[in-house]
Amino acid sequence: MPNHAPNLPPDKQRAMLHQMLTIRRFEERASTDYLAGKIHGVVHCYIGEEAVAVGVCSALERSDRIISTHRGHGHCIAKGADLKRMEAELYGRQAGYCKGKGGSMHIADFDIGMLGANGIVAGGISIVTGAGLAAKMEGNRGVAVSFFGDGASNAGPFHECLNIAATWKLPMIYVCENNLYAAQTPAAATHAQSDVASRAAGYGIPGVVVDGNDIFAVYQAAHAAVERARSGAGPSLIECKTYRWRGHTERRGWPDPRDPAEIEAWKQRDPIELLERRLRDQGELDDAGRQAIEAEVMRALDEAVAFAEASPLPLPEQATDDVFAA
Ligand SMILES: Cc1ncc(C[n+]2csc(CCOP(=O)(O)OP(=O)(O)O)c2C)c(N)n1
Ligand SMILES: [Mg+2]
Repeated sequence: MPNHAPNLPPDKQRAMLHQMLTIRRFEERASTDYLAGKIHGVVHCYIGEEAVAVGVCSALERSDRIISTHRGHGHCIAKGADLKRMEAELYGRQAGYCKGKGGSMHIADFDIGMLGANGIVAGGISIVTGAGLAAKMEGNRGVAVSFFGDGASNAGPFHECLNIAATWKLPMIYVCENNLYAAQTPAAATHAQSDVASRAAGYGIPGVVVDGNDIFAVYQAAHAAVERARSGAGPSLIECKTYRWRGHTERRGWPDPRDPAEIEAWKQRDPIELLERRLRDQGELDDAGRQAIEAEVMRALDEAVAFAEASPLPLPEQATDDVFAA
């Protein structure tokens, strides 16, 4: 358990719990619907990592910009995306964020500063570093956040972007979600050092490792990085050690070579339960309060699914509308 209490009002802490639970229930439903054949394409679940997206986004303003990965539902929800349009996109319906043509890996909402999920591993790092440059040129004190995995941290854009962001003192926060695997490959097989954060030294910027299942630890690191970015001092790298509970994707038959005992050990450190226990210990949550949050999350989710199901599929004659490259 974290031993540091952030200076956050109880309402905000309960809102964090609400968002984390929304991510979890949204994806449990998405997984079920995917396996039932109601959702097509690919779905990558974020379950187990919810404290990272919510902890970081809780330290941001609506106008700040983020970019996501192929595992993007958590970042969308944490930045305030509309569940109905998200669900409709997963269902491939006209009312979805991409009019049903993008699916799980392409949800973006510029109005809330969510620049998009991205199927290209590490591709988002370059795009959002451009958003950091834009914020600096506009002089609007905006901050840009790149979420990416341990696998992406071995790709060229990670190094190129950290270098230029550090050199130009861009208002960037690079958040490595180190869930210990890139698809089936253990991080230990591809990383010469266990801490991605230590690479920050090579670019002369702060790099910290935090417990990615402890939302307060994530929030505090993000808050410090946001202050540094807004002050003009430049980028930071935050490495969140975390774990995904499910396989790499929901695709039936996809191999998962991980040791079941390892998965179980991480489930014992459920980020949602950790926050819930903390709120209960502070006297800020009781059974009735917890049930009310659960009921509200499920109501919103049921509404989103009903909205998606009621929306029509794109028409054949719309197949090439809004498509810029194929
Ligand atoms: C450029 C590129 N190379 C390979 C892939 C195939 N691929 C999809 S997800 C993935 C692993 C990514 O691992 P990580 O960055 O740790 O993210 P995680 O899935 O663990 O969240 C790979 C190799 C891809 N989508 N894009
Ligand atoms: Mg990973």
